[in-house]
Amino acid sequence: MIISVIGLGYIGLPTAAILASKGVNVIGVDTNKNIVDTVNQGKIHIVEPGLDFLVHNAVKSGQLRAVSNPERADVFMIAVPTPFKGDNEPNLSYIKSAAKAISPVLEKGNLVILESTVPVGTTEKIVEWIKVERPDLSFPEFGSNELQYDIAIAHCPERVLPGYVVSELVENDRIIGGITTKCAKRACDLYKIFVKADCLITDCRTAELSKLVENSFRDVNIAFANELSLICDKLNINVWKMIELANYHPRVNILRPGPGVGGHCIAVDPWFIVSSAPNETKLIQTAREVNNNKPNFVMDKIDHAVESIGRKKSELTVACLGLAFKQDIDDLRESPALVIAHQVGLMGFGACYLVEPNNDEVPEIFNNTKVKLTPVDVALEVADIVVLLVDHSSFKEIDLSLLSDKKIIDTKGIWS
Ligand code: SAJ
Repeated sequence: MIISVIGLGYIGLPTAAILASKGVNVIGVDTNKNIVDTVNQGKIHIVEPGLDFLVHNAVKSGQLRAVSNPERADVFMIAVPTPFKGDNEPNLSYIKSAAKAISPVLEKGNLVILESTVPVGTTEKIVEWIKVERPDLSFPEFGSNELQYDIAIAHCPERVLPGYVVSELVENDRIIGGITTKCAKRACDLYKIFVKADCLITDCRTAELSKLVENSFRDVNIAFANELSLICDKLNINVWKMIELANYHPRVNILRPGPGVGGHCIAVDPWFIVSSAPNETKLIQTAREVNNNKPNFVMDKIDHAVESIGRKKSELTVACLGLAFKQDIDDLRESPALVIAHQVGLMGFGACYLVEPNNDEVPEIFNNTKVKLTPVDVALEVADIVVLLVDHSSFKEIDLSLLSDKKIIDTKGIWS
């Protein structure tokens, strides 16, 4: 059997490597020539623990090779990005391109699986896009009991946590939604090659929505926590302690407030539900607003800190600790910490120090500022105001006596 994985990014590459490690012949396809070359050298282009070893072995053993254009295979797994456009509308152009790219090499009996997170109805759209290119092939129809068709199609959303992808791909339960039940069963047999947990069969629309709902559930819960942080600030209560106590209730599990919600999943996926049902998603939209507004609250806190010191900003030094979208990673996508640090860099402080232990260079967004990227001890020595934006492990180990003479804005509650 040959499996072709379209898109060698955060999900596609680990999936390709794990399948190869199980003895499957895998062809990875990516439009980015640098990625193709890197993978063919047995190397990786992303930071993900354990992945370099897997890819190195898969390429060395000949089980995995990367190419720029799709070739014939038995199964095609599409794992390309689904970003959103400026108006919060999903951008399906990568998925459409992938569907069109595999169309010429599709053969009777092939299985096509969509792994990318998508709005409801996208799996069915793939059928329509491929049909235009290949009128000679027959396809299943949603809700039909017809068992005879040439190409089986299913949606199996990935649900892995960055930093734990290699183990979660194998250990997590999977939802497998077919255009028909027969399609889902075929996809299920495929996932059993490497998934140790349960493969739960459903239809593709339910699978599409359940993935979006998982991330929206978290977004709404974090928005609740962020709202609690505003309430507690007003009432002079320690929100971290209060949530910790409330969570002692056996059926309460409130997540943690922070400077906002980042990443390419939780800050994005709720909009895919909103775009399908704009009038029915009041809570989901409000949660997005609450989380998107949290950086403004942090900026107000910084203004108050300046006022309370009573000196001009140009005479003060500020340190922003953390730029990534969450702890112990280097990923800056949709990061609220990055947005806040950038605004701080433009505020006119005498000096602005950035500390990001997982990045070596000042990100491009700061080109119009005079910020400096420094180790944490350098920043703490000179800072009048310290803004903790990410709960990186190394920040938790800071000797609190070093902070005693400074104004502290701890958005993650690690020093509270
Ligand atoms: N965050 C908080 N408070 C919390 C938890 C998280 O403010 O209590 C913030 C983080 O700091 C970060 C953002 O939320 O800015 C997202 O972080 P995350 O760790 O919750 O999630 P992601 O984006 O790294 O991964 C999520 C996961 N989804 C769920 O847990 C439901 C992962 O399983 C998905 O595979 C991934 O999205 C995805 O690709 O959809």
